[in-house]
Amino acid sequence: MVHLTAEEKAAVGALWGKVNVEEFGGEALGRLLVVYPWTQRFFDNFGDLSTPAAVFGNAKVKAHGKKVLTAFSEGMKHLDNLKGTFAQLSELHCDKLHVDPENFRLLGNVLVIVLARHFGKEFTPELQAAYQKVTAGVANALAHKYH
Ligand code: HEG
Repeated sequence: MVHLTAEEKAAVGALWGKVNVEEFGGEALGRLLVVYPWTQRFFDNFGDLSTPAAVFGNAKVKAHGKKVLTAFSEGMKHLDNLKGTFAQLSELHCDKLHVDPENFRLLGNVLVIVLARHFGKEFTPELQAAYQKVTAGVANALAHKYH
């Protein structure tokens, strides 16, 4: 559950409609791997991640970034039921992938930075505030089934 006003929901949805999931997904995951290099340990089958150029040129990073952001997009359609929407993915990340949920928060913040870079002035402080709530809500939902 994420508490957005009707106005915030409309603004967040309108901006999301302009997001290229493939491009932004690759950039967000790429930045996560560069800025927080310890996150690379989850992707030891991705090949060369040794430099920013290698990370951003890596086809597996792009493909996985798209997958992650596509799932995130599903959440954007269900802002009133994020826990239900991400229940299965939460179980998977906990039981099978063993991803520390702190990483969901890091990815959310990286995504906000990617939005700011792409949309510039259009990404107003009000929109950022709304998106911070959305990314925090998604991170909470993904952490919900952890035990
Ligand atoms: Mg995760 C797989 C979504 C953050 C590490 N992630 C997946 C899959 C989805 C997904 C849809 C594919 C699941 C499947 O195969 O059934 N991930 C997802 C979301 C978010 C997220 C929506 C946050 C918004 N993931 C995330 C983070 C890490 C991570 C922060 C680690 C730093 N995900 C991870 C790994 C896999 C997935 C290691 C398996 C990759 C593989 O199949 O090789």
